[in-house]
Amino acid sequence: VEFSPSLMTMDLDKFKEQISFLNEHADSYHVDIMDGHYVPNITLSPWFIQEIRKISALPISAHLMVTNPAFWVQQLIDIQCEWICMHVEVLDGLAFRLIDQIHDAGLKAGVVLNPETPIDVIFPYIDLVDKVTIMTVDPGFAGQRFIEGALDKIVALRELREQHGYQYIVEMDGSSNRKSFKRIDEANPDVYIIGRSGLFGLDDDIEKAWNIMVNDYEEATGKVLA
Ligand code: S6P
Ligand code: MG
Repeated sequence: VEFSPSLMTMDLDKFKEQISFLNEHADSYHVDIMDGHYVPNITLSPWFIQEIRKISALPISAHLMVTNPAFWVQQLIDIQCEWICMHVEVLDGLAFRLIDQIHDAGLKAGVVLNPETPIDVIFPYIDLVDKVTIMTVDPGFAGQRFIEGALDKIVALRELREQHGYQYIVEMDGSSNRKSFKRIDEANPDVYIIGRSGLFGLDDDIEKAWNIMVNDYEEATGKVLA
């Protein structure tokens, strides 16, 4: 499995110290971008991605929670953000154009599904996407209730990938922590987004927090991480 820290949940007073450590341990970074309309919150931005870029070589994945994805996709293309992930609930009539635009820029295109959104919404373009993210909380905030029912979609997406040879990776986002690791592991996504409840909130010292997270995962799943 891969772990991708959700940077909106990190402690900004320890920003550089935490990023230096995570550069050596995490697989990628997850950056939540909200516009205050699609969800009632505002968090990180393309500017923040550029700041991370100055001190990290890890791939960065932008999670766009916005009503007008075209505007933000262009900004993220301009700064060459490796992964641009768009909510399917606002992609009607735009999906093919935006996916093509991201690919033409040499970047990877992801789609994100809210907990209540069924996977058949993405069937028209499922063969084109590089990543599918399943939300296991309502989008907008950290620290929310884990929605277990959404995990069935991860299983279904893996089966479809197997049957049809699709190329996407499967990611989960929302409240992954010691209480949910076992159930998430059973659904078996390729990427776990870890936030405050699963990582940054575990200890003020990021190395200790990371080790607690690894230990929680191993205890919950009975697996040993490399
Ligand atoms: C939610 C956002 C997520 C969260 C992350 C928080 O809108 O898309 O990426 O940052 O899931 O996790 P936690 O464990 O702090 O609630
Ligand atoms: Mg997110």
